[in-house]
Amino acid sequence: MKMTFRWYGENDPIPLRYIRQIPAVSGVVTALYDVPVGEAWPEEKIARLKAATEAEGLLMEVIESVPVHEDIKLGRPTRDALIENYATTIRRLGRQGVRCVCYNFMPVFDWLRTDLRRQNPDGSTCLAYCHDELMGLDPHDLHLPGWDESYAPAELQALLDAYKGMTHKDLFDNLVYFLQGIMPACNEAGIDMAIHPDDPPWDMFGLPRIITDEGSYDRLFAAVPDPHNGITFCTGSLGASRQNDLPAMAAKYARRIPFAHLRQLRYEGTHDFSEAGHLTAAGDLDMYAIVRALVQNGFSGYVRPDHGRNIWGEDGKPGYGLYDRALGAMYLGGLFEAIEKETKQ
Ligand code: DNO
Repeated sequence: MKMTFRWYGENDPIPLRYIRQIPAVSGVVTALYDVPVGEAWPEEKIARLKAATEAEGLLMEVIESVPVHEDIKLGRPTRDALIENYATTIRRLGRQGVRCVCYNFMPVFDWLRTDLRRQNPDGSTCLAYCHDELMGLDPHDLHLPGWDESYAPAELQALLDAYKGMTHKDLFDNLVYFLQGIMPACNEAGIDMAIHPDDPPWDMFGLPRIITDEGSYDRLFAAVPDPHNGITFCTGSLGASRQNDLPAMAAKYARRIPFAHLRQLRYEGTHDFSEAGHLTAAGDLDMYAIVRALVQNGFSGYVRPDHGRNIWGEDGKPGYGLYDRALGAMYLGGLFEAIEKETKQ
């Protein structure tokens, strides 16, 4: 296991030096944020980012994310050129020492929450999701907290129209086409692709979502068996679906997981949830059982603490403040150390 920490680049209020001070964190998970989606990432920029992290004693072996252009998800004729650009980015990242690329294949919207600053009784704040509240919103006029309003309204409308009639199978076929297109570059570069599950793992606003459960992974690996085709095992995303048995999934796919996002949820009713500090006692996911299933089944990938609360007066980026994620890294590191040592005996 290699413990990492997400860092949003030079604009992240958390300096690399602070990340370096968290015991056991050996690297950052980061990205270039100023390259338009679909363009190949310039190698000098990748090299500069790597130099900045290494100057502070941190490795840059995981990228989250290289975003996938909507035309690829839609299967439009422009996709071949876009897939070629993606493959170019993969080769360049490989030359700069990157070993794992996290991405997702969610149409239009990435992760969705309805509250980014839910007040907890102890004075901390966390992210929360209320299904009815979200379903009551007009997707053309979304002003969700945290939702990156980078689409102009007309653009968003055109995109939503373009997905009309797209089935789960269509979207899945487009994912397979994409992966088949980039696998040669991944093999050449020694990079594992790690698809992030859909968050939350169900359809949104009539848009299909396809990486939601065990069946999704069985289909994914059957279609693209290449060992560089892997998953980001995100307990918070998958765990929102009460049907997902996370320790069983962790055990089954441990060797196909180059990257794990480990975080805790508290269930509220059948769909709703709020996020919690990482430890098992703070919520409904058994973090100990999940980590044990990973370790005992041969997981050897990167881990990062995922969304934390805002605590101790910090007003950090929701989910991505320093303190609670640092506590999470320590807690998870402790679980891994104990289970790894017991497993070796
Ligand atoms: C949210 C993140 C996601 C994730 C992407 C991966 O906190 O887990 O935004 O980075 O879905 O492509």
